[in-house]
Amino acid sequence: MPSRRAFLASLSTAAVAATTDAKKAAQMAHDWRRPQYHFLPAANWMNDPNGPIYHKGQYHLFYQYNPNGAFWGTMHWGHAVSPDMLRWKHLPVALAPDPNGPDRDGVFSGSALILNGTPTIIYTGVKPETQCVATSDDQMIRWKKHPANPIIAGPRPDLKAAGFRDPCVWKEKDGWYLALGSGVRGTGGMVLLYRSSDFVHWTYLHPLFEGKADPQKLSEKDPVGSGEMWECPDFFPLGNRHVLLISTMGKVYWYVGKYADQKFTPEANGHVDYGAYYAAKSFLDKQNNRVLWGWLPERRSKEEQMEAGWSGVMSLPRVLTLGKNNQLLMEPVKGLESLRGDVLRMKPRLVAGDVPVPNVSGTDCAEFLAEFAPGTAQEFGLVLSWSQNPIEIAVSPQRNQLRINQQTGEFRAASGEPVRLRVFRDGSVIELFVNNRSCLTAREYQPGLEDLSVFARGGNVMLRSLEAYPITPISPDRLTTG
Ligand code: DQQ
Repeated sequence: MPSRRAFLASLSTAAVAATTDAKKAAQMAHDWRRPQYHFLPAANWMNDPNGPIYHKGQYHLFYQYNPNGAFWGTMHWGHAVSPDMLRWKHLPVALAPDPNGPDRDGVFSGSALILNGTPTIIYTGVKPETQCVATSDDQMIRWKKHPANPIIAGPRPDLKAAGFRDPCVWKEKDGWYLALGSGVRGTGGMVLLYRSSDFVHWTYLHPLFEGKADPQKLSEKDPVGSGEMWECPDFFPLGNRHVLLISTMGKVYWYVGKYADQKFTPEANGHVDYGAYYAAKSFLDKQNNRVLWGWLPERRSKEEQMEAGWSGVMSLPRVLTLGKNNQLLMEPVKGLESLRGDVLRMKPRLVAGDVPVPNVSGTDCAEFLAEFAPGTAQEFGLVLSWSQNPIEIAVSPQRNQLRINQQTGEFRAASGEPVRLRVFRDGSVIELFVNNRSCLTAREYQPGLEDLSVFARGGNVMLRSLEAYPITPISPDRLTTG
């Protein structure tokens, strides 16, 4: 029995903890760096999207989550639901490491599916990296780990795999297929292919696809940093082709090509996003659209993240389609428009130098759309400004480039092709879509907005249209509750 004094002391410690938590939550609810229409957990660390799935009228989104703070570690699967992929409700953690299980050092990324009517998750348990299964009730609240875990205990030893994680599954006529992120030191990334008829016993087939790492980077200590290890493979049919996404060297790469005899042969490739965007994962929505989520990591110090009490944001959901020459096209889901407030428009005009857009100021939460017909300008776009550190969002057709300040990416316009910038500003997130085929996400830590202007340098450009919308937050407290 604790003494009366010890009991009272424990009560006051609990009261202090509760007050600290309430203070932290209030601080986060007023933290303008926290987005208001992108998803993020109530607090703490988030990274990869995991197992997105539509089931019985609801969108479930899981994600890599550390309940112990705003830093990477003790990976769990966080969980939220939404009727429309825009408005979210937090649910209890779905999966936690089991101190006596094969996932004692972490529940890493994976996929969710409905297996013979039962919600099922396949994920990587650590350490060593093995593949594990869990099943749940229809609400996906109570998850039970499979007694046969790990269902795949490790890679075939002769493969000398640099890693073995992030399962992606699909069904074919002759059974279940599973792709795993892997790679070989000194060679390059690799996606391993497995088959099973019962989802528990898996047979290794061969690499679905292999890459060649950049020889100049091979000295890196971390095989992911050098491209010798591929994470989070995502493989799915799209139009009359197949798409493979892999995450490595801090970026997500897409390959579009043909899938035959259980081998993938790419015909085109590119970047999903040139900025702060990683570990993308797709699923089919209610209308069978292929929708992609990605993790938007922070670009501030670890200390600042810990101090803020949160780290990591989910991208907007992007609908994928195939464009000309097997290019991957990405467009934010329809429905986002329902969050728009009153539009402010600027008339078409020729722009040379800087032209301010009147009456756009003060908002942390906005969408801007601008369409240009390229003229003689070497570079043109939008400037978001504050008293200092303006943010330039620019396209240079001559240099085949898009840019947010110093961060650049590739954008190739066909001759005379109009350029459409779609910019989502949400607290510290700027998500940019150019003609729905080149994306660049930036994290910029500046409050409010003082001015918006359109600019053209080294010549002129025709601004065909400009629309600016305030966006309505999806929660009154920046998703710190509910
Ligand atoms: N994040 C997870 C891994 C994955 C990596 C761990 C990618 O499963 O390979 O948090 O960001």
